[in-house]
Amino acid sequence: MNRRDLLKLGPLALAAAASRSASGQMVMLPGPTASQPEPAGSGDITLRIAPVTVELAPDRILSTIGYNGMSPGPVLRMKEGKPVTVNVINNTDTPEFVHWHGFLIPSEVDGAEEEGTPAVPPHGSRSYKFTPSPSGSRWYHSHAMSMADLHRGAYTGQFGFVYIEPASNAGAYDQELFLALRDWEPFFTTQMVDMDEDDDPNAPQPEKPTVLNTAPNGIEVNSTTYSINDKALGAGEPIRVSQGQRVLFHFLNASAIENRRIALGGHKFQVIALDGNAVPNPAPVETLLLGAGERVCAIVEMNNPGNWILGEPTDLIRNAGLGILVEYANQHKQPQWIKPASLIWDYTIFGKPGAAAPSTATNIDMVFEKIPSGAGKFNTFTVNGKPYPHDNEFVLHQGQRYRLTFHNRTDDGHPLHMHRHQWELVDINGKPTSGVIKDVIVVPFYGRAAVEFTANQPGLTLFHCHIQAHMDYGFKALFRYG
Ligand SMILES: [Cu+2]
Repeated sequence: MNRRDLLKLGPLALAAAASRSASGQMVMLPGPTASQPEPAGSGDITLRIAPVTVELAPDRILSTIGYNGMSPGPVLRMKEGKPVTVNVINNTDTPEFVHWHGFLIPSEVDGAEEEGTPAVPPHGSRSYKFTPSPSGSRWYHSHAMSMADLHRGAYTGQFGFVYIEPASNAGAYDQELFLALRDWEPFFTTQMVDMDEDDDPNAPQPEKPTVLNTAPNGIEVNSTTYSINDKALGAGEPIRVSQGQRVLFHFLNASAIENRRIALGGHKFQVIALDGNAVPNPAPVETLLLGAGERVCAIVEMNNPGNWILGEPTDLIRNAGLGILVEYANQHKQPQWIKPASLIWDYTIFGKPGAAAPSTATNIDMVFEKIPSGAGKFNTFTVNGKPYPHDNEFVLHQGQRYRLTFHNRTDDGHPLHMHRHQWELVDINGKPTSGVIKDVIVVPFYGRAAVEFTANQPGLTLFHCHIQAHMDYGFKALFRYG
């Protein structure tokens, strides 16, 4: 990017560029959040989609597409119930969509083509006007289809946090950090090496078919370059803390490719919200799992002085960038990584204790299968035996309560997402629960899960796996109100 481009992009781009100065010092943007919140309740926000460079490390500079001259885009703060206008300017050659993930807003502004949201035309602009709700950690990202183009849509740097005030039950804290987990430079492979020990081998597998499809695997997408926000482990400023501080972490898995884990040596995360929604039973855990698109808000009490690494438990991935240093004041030890004793992640520990009330919801079964396509072609995913689009299969009636039962007959955990609605998790692999409200649920490999929701958001509603290649090759469905 040359100076003229910077001037064209305005002060935000200059700030972003300043933060990436050669000295490695953050000049204008304090802390590791790498992006400055917009003024709260400003009402008007401008997002400019354009090519950006991201300096993961001094010897690792990427070219991608971002928002307002940076990636991640600015942390946007909105007020619940206060209307906002977001003016999106698209300085690229392809149509774009900005999806407001976790918002309860109309289809026309939700940011998905399938729901009828108009595109932001190439070298054109469009306004999204809506009333932000509900409060909590939300995010915004490109919802353009990528298909075989790994330089489009969610593979690019078009993502950022939105925090809708007021914080629901955040509790007292001394520092607030927004950390997005991210992978870069995606590539095609047919060997999906499970480097990240993604799955619990002892989990029940209620949906495991008796005869497995052993056809040769088709194309998948992988990455070996990682960061938290825009910095690889060790390259950016550390998180600076002092003993006794309570730090509120907002994590987001902004990957288009994989589910991820995160741990902080010597410390525990007190999980207070999942997908931005306060949980009924905040609980301490050693490791977080975030499916693509998921958010976790957690408080960490800084009660173990030293220098620590917060990162992916898998050595290969953490050492390839997915981590950040946590530095106590006046400590000069080498940063230390401690492998967490347990990688198990269980949504139900955050739910209401005791059995849920009997449900009267209308059940909709959704069966997910993968058709391995062999070398040179993308695998296809089906919902109830057919890839997208389906003919009027999923019809909702206003005011009615529904249960979606997910049957994952594939060997991969899938982060399932529904636009414009929130789900209550009611069952995962036979374990009943209640009170955990989410917009993404990771259904374990060969696993089963059920969610419930009330149909109260008329309009087309997109459902999909949040892994881009799965969504692009069949793993989606459209719900309509009848
Ligand atoms: Cu998937």
